[in-house]
Amino acid sequence: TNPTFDVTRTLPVDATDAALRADVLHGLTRTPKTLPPKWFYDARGSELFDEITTLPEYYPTRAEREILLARSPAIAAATGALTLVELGSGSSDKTRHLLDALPGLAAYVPVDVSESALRGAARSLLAERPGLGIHALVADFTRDLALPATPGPRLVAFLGGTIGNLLPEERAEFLASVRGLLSPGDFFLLGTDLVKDEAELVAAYDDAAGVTAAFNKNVLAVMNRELGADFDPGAFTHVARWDDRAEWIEMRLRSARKQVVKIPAVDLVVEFAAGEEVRTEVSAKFRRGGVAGELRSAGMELTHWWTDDAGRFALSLSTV
Ligand code: AVJ
Repeated sequence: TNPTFDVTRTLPVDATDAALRADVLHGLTRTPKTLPPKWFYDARGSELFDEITTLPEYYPTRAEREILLARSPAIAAATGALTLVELGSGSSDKTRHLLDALPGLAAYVPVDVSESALRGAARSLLAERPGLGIHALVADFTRDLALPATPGPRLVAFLGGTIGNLLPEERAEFLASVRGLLSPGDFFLLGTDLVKDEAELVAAYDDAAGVTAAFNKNVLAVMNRELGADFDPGAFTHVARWDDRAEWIEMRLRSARKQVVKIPAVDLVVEFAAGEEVRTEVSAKFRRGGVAGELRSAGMELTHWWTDDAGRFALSLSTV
């Protein structure tokens, strides 16, 4: 018989639709205007993000890969994991080093909002590891997380620095829900981008080739397609700013002129002043003490901290 995988959906199929409407309605009727970064990632946006990860200025993906390559054996030894849960697994590409270091792994539980990404990843993984039990979960990991009954110890991984896209209160809530998944002997592996020189940070979010600008503006195309809006992407410019106090990068879309945009699906007419900016993403950068403190507040204890040689990015391992 062919090796196979199962897919469980806890995310309602129309949840995405309803959430987009709610976020647009809420974010574009307040001052300053905001949109959550998750709406970048339709098929085109995911393609653009993949392209970003290959840009010379965008170091986080390469830095994290360097750490995973060097430290996966140490992670495997420290955890003895029999189940690997990956939150926001996407294509599961960066997980390969970890999976390779865990030959005794019984189950892999990739969690993502994209069912197609999960199926593609599971299919190619099974070809390499026919004995691995793959239980894919279509879920919004910031909300409903119920894991299948698989053997412990469990290693829950959240890679890529995506935790930086959550606002501080959202982060605390998310970490508390991760804590809720862990039993004694389980582990949490977290990827965090680190505070560094401002010029290097801004360049990573405002690349010379303009890929990040196109990625940022893609949210306008998403609203045009999904909500029948009439945004003119040419009437907005890409902005990347370092906020020294919050220690995060903010991406914004700046209205080049005074304009009015219709968003029929939510029955909204939005006015933009010339130069008005919509915040589309925060990408927080961390320090070791801050990460340890946030984990501790959520009931976890940091036991290992690994960075790339240049000290740009960190992987931390914590226990309960
Ligand atoms: C997907 C969260 C890792 O914040 O660096 C890349 C998204 N935004 N360029 C990040 C992103 C602009 C990215 N993460």
